[in-house]
Amino acid sequence: MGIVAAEVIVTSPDRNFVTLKLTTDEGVTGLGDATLNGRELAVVSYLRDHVVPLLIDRDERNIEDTWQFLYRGAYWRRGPVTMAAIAAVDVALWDIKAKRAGMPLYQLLGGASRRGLLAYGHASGKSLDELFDSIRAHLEQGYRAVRVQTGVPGLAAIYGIASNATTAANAGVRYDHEPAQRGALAVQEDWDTRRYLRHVPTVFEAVRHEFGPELPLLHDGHHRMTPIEAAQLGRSLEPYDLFWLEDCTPAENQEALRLVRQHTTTPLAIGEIFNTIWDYQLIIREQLIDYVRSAVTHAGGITHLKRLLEYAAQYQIKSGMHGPTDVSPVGMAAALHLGLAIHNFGIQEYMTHGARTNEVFEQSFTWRDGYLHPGDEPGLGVSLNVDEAGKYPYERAYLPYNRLADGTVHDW
Ligand code: GCO
Ligand code: MG
Repeated sequence: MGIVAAEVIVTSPDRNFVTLKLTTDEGVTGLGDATLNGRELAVVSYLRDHVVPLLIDRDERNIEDTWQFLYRGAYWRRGPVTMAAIAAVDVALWDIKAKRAGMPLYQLLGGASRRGLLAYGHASGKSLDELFDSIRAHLEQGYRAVRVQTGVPGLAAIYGIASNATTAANAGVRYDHEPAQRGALAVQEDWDTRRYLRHVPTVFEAVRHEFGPELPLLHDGHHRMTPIEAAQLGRSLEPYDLFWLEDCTPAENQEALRLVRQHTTTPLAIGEIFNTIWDYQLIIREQLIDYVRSAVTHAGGITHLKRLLEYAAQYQIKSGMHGPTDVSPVGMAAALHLGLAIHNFGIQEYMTHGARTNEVFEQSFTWRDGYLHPGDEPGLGVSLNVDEAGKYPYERAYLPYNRLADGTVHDW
């Protein structure tokens, strides 16, 4: 028994991905996603320089012990870089264990609790017409739930959409009005909360009018509001029956959600930038949220996110795992296995990866009729084509950021 090789593979087919590949003395391999959008190489160094030497000769069967060893043994705890690195090791070990058992990973996690995972995609448009076209395109692709982001009159950028994170951008399409992201410095966008708060309810009214009452609609606030502004938005969106309002206030302050919760019945989702169960301690116990947004990739892997979701389940809080294209196919596969197995699954975010990404990562998941399924291959069901990955070296890329009209930096 034992791990004989641990490689960190960086590739940028449509965007940057960091993958950990572990190999055992029996030649079984496991993959884990360690992609941290815009800060990828920090995790590469954490893994290569500090974690890989600790993995060689470790017994790959002891997943819990390895998790505790990497978390407690480092002395320095938590944080996105540490937790993404631990997640990659954890997922790779689960992949190995499931392959050795000859089972898809979800079987080791307790088996399937449902036939498939309801998924939502990202519809967006600068104008209502563009937005309606984008929603229609999603419905044609089979989506049964849609996140709606829209341009705000007077602001240049489409609110909440990184131009390197759209489905078209992932497919390699570049629009003239979109600043090139890969290889460029962070792009500055503009922001005005009052305009946004006035405009968004009119958009949801129009969307409900056009698409009817049934379609689950989501919206992402990207941490841009104060608690009282978030409370106002939640209340003004109540007539449009949102599935959730996401990241309405900056994530550092858990208590902020008390005020939001007192004023609105719009369901709340938070946590894509959280990385441990401790970030959720108060908001779960006080039932201030309805959905946990953490991804397997950013919250310490299957071992830690499962623990967190079990805690959430006691309070009828469900999963809503982060699944933009900056989560690699390996991270998505881990999310699908976990989501299929747990009882308190809510919804899965799903944006299709680009064609080059799908050549680098061979995947067994299926996407049918609005539902995802991880497939039944042993392990995660993802393999990495190392030759193909080698064709696409790392390219520095940043998310955009915002400034207010007077030049003040605002939250993204
Ligand atoms: C989401 C996220 C993305 C982020 C991106 C940052 O809900 O999918 O908020 O839109 O911008 O994942 O890395
Ligand atoms: Mg989000």
